[in-house]
Amino acid sequence: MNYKNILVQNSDQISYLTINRPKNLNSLNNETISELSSCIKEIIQNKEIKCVVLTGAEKKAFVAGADIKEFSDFNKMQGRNLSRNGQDKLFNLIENSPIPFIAAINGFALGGGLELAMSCHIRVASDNAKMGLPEVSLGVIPGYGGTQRLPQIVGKGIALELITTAKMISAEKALSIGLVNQVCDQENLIKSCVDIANKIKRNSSTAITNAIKSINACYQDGVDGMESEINFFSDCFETEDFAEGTKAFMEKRKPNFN
Ligand code: CO8
Repeated sequence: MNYKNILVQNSDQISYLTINRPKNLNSLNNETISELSSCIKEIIQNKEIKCVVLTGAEKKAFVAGADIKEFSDFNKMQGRNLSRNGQDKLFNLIENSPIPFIAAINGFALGGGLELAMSCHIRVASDNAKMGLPEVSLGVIPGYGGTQRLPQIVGKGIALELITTAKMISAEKALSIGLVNQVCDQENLIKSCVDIANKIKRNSSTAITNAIKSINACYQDGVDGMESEINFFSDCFETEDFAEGTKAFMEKRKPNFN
């Protein structure tokens, strides 16, 4: 399928998804959110794909936020729809994806851009990246999950500081607070993500899916995380991957997962 605002390329079991609006610093307008959503639904259905690397086009920005020009005259109801639509269609879709997403943060990741990176399972930043949730400087608050995911990732105190000050932080600072998993120079950004993806690819896809579901259960209201773990753990025992993984161990060979 052809998209106007995104590029997708599948290679060697990895899907490379690039937000391609560099003139607008890859900001997320409605159309881009819809395209990402359709494309991700297709990727998730594709059993060949084991990992997704999500990035922004060119060197300046991952995503500089939601497209401010698109919502500047919205009323309360439109704001509500914007937030709910984005969360349902894209941000929650990524977080609950059965295959891991790695955000390759290649520049500014602000507002909705950082929220997008935080909905991914792993974040790698280039050393020029700048991150922040500057929404309160525009008179709004994060609406794509930022007030929930930032405290989950870095803790309440640091999240409150970042959100109330609206400040931008460097990649090194983001690493020191656990907001990103790794920092590397820009030339090596995609390679660093591929190195992680290649490690993921060797493992059981069904076990990885269950691990994601079980970890996410930790953050869902009214869900008993330990009970969820018991369920997802025991489900693994009925999979071909479990049979193969344990058999391979006994036979002292590498497992051959589907
Ligand atoms: N939306 C729309 N256009 C943008 C955005 C954006 N978020 N960011 C940059 N652009 C555009 C600029 O308007 C400019 O376009 P033009 O050339 O037509 O004027 C072009 O990209 C290049 O940007 P700059 O000239 O500003 O580049 P600089 O190098 O001078 O500055 C910055 C780079 C610092 C990143 C600057 O562009 C900036 O501050 N951008 C806005 C950052 C921001 O505030 N992001 C948060 C947006 S709010 C948000 O994401 C809320 C999400 C949740 C609520 C929505 C759903 C409920």
